Amino acid sequence: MDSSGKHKTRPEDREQTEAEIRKAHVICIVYAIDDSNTFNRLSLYWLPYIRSLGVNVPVVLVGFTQINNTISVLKPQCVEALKRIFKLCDTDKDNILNDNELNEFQRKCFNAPLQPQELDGVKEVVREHEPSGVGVTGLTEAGFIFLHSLFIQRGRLETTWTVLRKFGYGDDLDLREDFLLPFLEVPLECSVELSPLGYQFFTELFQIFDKDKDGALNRLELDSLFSTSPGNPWANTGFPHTTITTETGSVTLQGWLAQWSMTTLLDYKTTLKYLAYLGFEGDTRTALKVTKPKRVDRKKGKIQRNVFSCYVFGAPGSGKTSLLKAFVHKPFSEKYTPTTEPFQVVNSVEMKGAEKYLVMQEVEPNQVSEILSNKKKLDQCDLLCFVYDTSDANSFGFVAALREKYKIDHIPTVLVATKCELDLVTQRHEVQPDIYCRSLGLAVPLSVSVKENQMADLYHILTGVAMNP
Ligand SMILES: Nc1nc2c(ncn2[C@@H]2O[C@H](COP(=O)(O)OP(=O)(O)OP(=O)(O)O)[C@@H](O)[C@H]2O)c(=O)[nH]1
Ligand SMILES: [Mg+2]
Repeated sequence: MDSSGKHKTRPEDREQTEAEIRKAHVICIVYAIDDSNTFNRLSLYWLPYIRSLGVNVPVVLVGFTQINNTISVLKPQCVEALKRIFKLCDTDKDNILNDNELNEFQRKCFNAPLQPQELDGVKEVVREHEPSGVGVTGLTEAGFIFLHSLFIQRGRLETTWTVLRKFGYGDDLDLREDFLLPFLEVPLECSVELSPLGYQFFTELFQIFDKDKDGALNRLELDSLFSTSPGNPWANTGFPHTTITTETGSVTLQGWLAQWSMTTLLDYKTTLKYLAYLGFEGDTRTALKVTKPKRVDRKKGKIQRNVFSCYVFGAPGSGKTSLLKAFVHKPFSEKYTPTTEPFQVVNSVEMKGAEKYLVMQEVEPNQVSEILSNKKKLDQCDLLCFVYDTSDANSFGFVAALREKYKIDHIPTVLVATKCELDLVTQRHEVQPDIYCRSLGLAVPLSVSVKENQMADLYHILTGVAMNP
């Protein structure tokens, strides 16, 4: 007998199996070496079952590797895929597929909802064989997996394959590349943003996973949200401190949408993949929007984009990180920790009643040339922000030298004078900052103090300049 063989537990088969076992002088159980489930069933099911019949003959265990397709789809990888599909179908996240969710699943996979009596029939079959497969309101994960093992054992392998394919799996049981990353054409000077459908999807996802309804996603809620994906895509970016959180570090809806806006602007392929991982219905490209080329937008005098990117330059210790942190409402810290990892933050800014997003990226001194001499990067950014420390005489020279070295006069620029609550010192540079700015037709530097929370409306001004250069 075959240890994965739940088919032997069909009532009509069970009798026959029992009769065979009683007649046998030796029982040989075959299990799959590379599928721990079949091995587990030896001790959990078959051996107790044989003993319960009062049969006491030698039992021989035979391990084999899975060669035949029927058995190989029950591989752990297939079970993993089915578990993931179960989670995606469980739209209210109560770990049960209720009748609505089952019907939605049927409709998606087979284009045909089940009649109420058919639904009851399915649950009945599952309950009969796998009591843990049915809960009060519907099918459990175990039941869902069992149903598929039943399809497969009854020779309806295609049924399970149809399900897997509808959910984007390829023959190797991995998500297909074209499902994860459909081709999206992004012409030069254009950027990618979320479309209204995209914002709606991420908003609904947030609401479903905010189990405690406190308006923010904590670590556990995020883990559960990302459980159908390879994991949190921002694990190495300082998230959630890159955006708006509660005091305890849970990301708010505003922060969540801002974070996806930033991801889409900087790396839309990650957004496309995650839309697929997280169960966006239909073509994931409809969740995105490719903007008009910047030049066209500017000519018309009205920028239609919603997400803007700003690089922040300045000498070490001039206060860049502090500016970024203040933007996402993180507390000021006196302690100086030089930035060594890429750091970027995002928040929404209300501009004349409309919500825009500003992405601020801190540029470490050793990255400066990589960015300022890279035409593509400069084309993509909307704004350069140069920071100098008003209490440090050498600080402005750093900025002026940068601007001299690279030809960046054509890019919208804002100068920011930091630590303005401290004593102002004369800058060791041939022209003082105000005069420097006037001579270049730039606005004079904005004086701010993060420490004293005097921000001079900086973030509005930055967004405004990005929108109307
Ligand atoms: N007094 C005062 N200190 C400030 C202010 N803003 C920043 N600082 C301090 O200046 C130091 C450097 O600030 P950061 O924001 O880390 O500077 P940074 O430009 O990011 O530095 P690097 O990452 O090393 O390039 C820290 O000790 C901050 O506390 C301010 O408005 N007033
Ligand atoms: Mg820094």
